[in-house]
Amino acid sequence: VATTRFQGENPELDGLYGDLAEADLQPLWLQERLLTAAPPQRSVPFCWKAKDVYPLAERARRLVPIERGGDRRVLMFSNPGMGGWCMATSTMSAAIQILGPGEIAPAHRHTAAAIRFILEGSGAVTLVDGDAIPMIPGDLVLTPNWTWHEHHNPTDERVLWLDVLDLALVIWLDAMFFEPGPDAPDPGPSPSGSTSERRFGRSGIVPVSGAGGGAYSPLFVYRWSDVDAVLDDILGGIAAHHASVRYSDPVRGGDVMPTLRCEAHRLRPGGAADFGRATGSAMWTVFTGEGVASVGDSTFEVEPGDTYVVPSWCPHRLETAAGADLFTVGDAPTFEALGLMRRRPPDAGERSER
Ligand code: 1HN
Repeated sequence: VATTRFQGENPELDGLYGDLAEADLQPLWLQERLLTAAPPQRSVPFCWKAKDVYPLAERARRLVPIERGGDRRVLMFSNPGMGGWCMATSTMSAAIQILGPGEIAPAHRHTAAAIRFILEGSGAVTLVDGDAIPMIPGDLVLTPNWTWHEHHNPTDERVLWLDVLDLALVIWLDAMFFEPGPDAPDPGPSPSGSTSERRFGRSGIVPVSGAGGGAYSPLFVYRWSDVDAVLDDILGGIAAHHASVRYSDPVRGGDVMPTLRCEAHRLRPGGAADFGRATGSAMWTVFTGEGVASVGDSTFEVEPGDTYVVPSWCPHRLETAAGADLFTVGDAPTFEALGLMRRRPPDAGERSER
């Protein structure tokens, strides 16, 4: 019997506990850590440094070829709190993927939704449902739930990016489906770029008929040059030292996908931002600059390419001497949709806002 067995002082009660276990029943009154005052954290605050991860990715590139069966050269961030499971948070996987010159990561699709944030190398292409998206550092690329995707690197330099998926959530929900693509490789990226970007990537203008209005954004790529311009403008007009933008679905206006929220944040030199705490977890990646992140009881000195976890209900604060741009992706839309989002602003004491 796999159920927990309880032992007390009273033989009659012990008899009951024994018979309950035989019947695959558990007494609620003996369960611990079930109805906790606040969420016990599974994932813990943790930071993966580019200076450690990139050289390991490079070694993997030299030693491990991409072939069918091992479609992706991906180093999964394994949060020390997740008991050896290769997940970064209790809902998300995060990883560094590397593709060498001329390499192709073949097509597949799965019910887990993914984002990529490009960190190094310009000119690789991701095809999302056949739409060819050239990628440059700082760009955000979406591969929503069940869309076909493959990666081509036609350049003569390596490319490297951050992958974040709602994978742990989808697996917990017993909703994982995966399908490999056709064996014949796609002819490759079209020279005309992304249709999705041409149709949906101009601010304030969307086609009246056609795609869009579904569960995820019909725009599959968000350019850093646009993000940069908006952040610049916001900071140019105010005295504050922190500006942030959210990536949104150009048709529905909400988050880019039902399970993931993406934002970019800019801190001026000498600036700081205090995010308080919220339910749900997030990954934070430094794009440029440097800073010091406090997450719960941990402190991380972060540089470009470094990625850290903010677990559910952990206080989070950032400060920088030289200034910094960061990208973040989290599971907030899931929490909001399920009525589980709870926030506590900084310095709010024990009171939380629902
Ligand atoms: C995946 O399919 C990709 O398609 C990247 O590029 C990272 C991590 C876990 C599971 C599937 C990709 C992944 C992944």
